[in-house]
Amino acid sequence: MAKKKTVITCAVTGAIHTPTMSDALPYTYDDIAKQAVDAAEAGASILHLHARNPETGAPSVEPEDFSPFLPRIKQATDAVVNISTGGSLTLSIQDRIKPAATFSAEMCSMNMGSMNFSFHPLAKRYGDDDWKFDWEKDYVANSDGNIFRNTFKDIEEAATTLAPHAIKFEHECYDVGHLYNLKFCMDIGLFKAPIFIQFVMGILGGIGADIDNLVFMKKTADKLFGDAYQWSVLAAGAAQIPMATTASQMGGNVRVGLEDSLFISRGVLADSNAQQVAKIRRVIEELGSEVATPDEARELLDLKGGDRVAF
Ligand code: KMH
Ligand code: ZN
Repeated sequence: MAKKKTVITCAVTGAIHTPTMSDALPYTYDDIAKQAVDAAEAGASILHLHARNPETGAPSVEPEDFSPFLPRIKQATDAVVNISTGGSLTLSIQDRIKPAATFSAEMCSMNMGSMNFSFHPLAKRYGDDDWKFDWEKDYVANSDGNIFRNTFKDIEEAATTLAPHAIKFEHECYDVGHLYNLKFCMDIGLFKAPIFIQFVMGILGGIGADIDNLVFMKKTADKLFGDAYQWSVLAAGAAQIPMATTASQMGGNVRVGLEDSLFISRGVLADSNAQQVAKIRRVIEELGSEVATPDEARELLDLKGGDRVAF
């Protein structure tokens, strides 16, 4: 049997990091489009996308902040577009699902539980005068008060609103309990196999990024979902490439990108999303595996196809 290929997702900008933290973090329409296309050319078959306000760099869930870059990415690449429903972490689920519903993407994220979700320790790295934009300091420093709300009611509302669009979900599971939430939602018919689980490791508020925890998450998912699921790992910060390497060696898929880590190696900022994609691709190939093309990712995850999106 042919060896399973590894799907690389690139999460291009996200809603955690802010422009002060890295000049490479894209927030204009042009830069998001360019970095997404470059990441696809480097080997990412899925692009996980958030939007930002192009003037201030603040996270945005306004569909008008997605429409300038989505068609450009579609025209320039064959990569699968995955639109975030995590959006800006403190907004309502109704606001957060608007972009996915508006553009009827092939994939979107689905966060599988409510949790503390904090990155406030990052604020201590910068002095009061270092911040590029007014909103950044409070956004980062006050994240110790964040509740990332994804109740069962929210998940059901998102799933039923998006069901007519035949969107495949990237089920973001930040802890073992989220796998049980997902199992419950499958049992009541909200999601159908094959599902795609993103094990999210190393967020302050979720499970830590280490190999024991990954093995436990994987064993628990095996127990709950048998062979009816595909999986991938994203690890925040310095754990990004090490945990992606481990996941790929365990037969899983990987996610990299500046949403999850700004670094290319310990203490060295990445120049771009494509640089992280190229690095994990090199590791995967040097260890004897192959990376999946967008069409191979579509087949593996049973996606509706790039011709059935609304952008
Ligand atoms: N930034 C990741 C840890 C989403 O977009 O729905 C979580 C994320 C959430 O990707
Ligand atoms: Zn995201």
